[in-house]
Amino acid sequence: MKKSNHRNTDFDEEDSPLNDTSYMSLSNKTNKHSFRKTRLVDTKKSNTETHEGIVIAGVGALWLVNVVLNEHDADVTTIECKAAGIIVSEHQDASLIAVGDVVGIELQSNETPHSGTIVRVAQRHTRLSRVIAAKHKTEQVVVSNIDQLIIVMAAAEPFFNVRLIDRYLIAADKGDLEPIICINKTDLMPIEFIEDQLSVYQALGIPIVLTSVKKNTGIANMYALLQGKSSVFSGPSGVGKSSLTNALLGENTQSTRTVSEASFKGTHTTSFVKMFALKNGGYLVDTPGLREFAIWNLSIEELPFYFTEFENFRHKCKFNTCSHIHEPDCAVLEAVHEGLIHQERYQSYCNIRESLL
Ligand SMILES: Nc1nc2c(ncn2[C@@H]2O[C@H](COP(=O)(O)OP(=O)(O)O)[C@@H](O)[C@H]2O)c(=O)[nH]1
Ligand SMILES: [Mg+2]
Ligand SMILES: [Zn+2]
Repeated sequence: MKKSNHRNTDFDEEDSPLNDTSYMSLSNKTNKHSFRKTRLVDTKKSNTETHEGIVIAGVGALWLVNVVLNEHDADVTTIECKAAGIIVSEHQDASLIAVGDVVGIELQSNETPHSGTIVRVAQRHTRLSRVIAAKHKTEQVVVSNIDQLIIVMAAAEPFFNVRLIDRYLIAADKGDLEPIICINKTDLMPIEFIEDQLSVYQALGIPIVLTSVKKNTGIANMYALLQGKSSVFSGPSGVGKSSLTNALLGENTQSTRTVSEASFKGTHTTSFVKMFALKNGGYLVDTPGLREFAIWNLSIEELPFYFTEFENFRHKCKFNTCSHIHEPDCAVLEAVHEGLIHQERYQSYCNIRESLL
């Protein structure tokens, strides 16, 4: 059991929280695992019925949870929930509730609209975690139980940031998410230049999608990648995450907006995590922009392992404790000088290492 003092207002102010959508089975991954075994119904406790649902948005101390209240009609109802004072959690993360979580809720009233209390949180299968820039460093799970992380950057305004891409790639690896790089606003830059700049990621086997919402290019490719999976858009502010989301949702956008606006009166619906159902069976989470991305729970010792292109060289270093920064006979450094490891990726390694000292 965990004390619940969780609020979900821990995003950067300009960006603040990101959340809102609806669906019962988040991903194939989710279904495969233990939800059958961990039906969130507490049989020991009183007569209070617990309904299982999925968190689709969060603002302040409120969460929107999608549940099927009547198994006969299978209609999804979105219920505004508070967190209970004590929550039974099957995961060990510091961040107790996140968008994407499978939760158990108790209804507060039988009248409509319903309100509820979150009393349980199920095990998470994947997560996108970062360190919150707060007084004491703690984990923020931006979203859980998602299959793919779409790292969204712009070709220009703002120019894409490879340091940030490299941090996201590590977070995806740690959180069990498949990474995809999306460069939007390709109308502002020659395609050849973008492809050249990103060739290192292609070499690493990471899918790259080039889009322009303005010119309506690449949107169909993106849509195909999202089919049947749950995905999250993350990246800096102003790169076009919400524009892309709207382009992908088409006519669905309006109805989803209505839900969030009705539920979170007086809050800025553009500034929290939102989950949407796509027509092709996929689920998409739009998030507010993150100015920085500090990776949660990353140690200096494990850092080199997240740079897979170091693999062929690491074991040839003279010292087996080599930091690949200053040691003599460092095979990684030699590979950088010979152009076998990309200079920019090595620079990211150095920067992230420095931030961990
Ligand atoms: N030139 C250009 N501008 C775009 C494109 N996509 C979005 N924008 C603009 O970029 C700005 C930020 O878009 P928004 O979707 O709010 O970005 P977000 O902060 O990442 O969600 C808006 O003014 C959009 O109209 C694009 O493909 N090309
Ligand atoms: Mg946005
Ligand atoms: Zn070395």
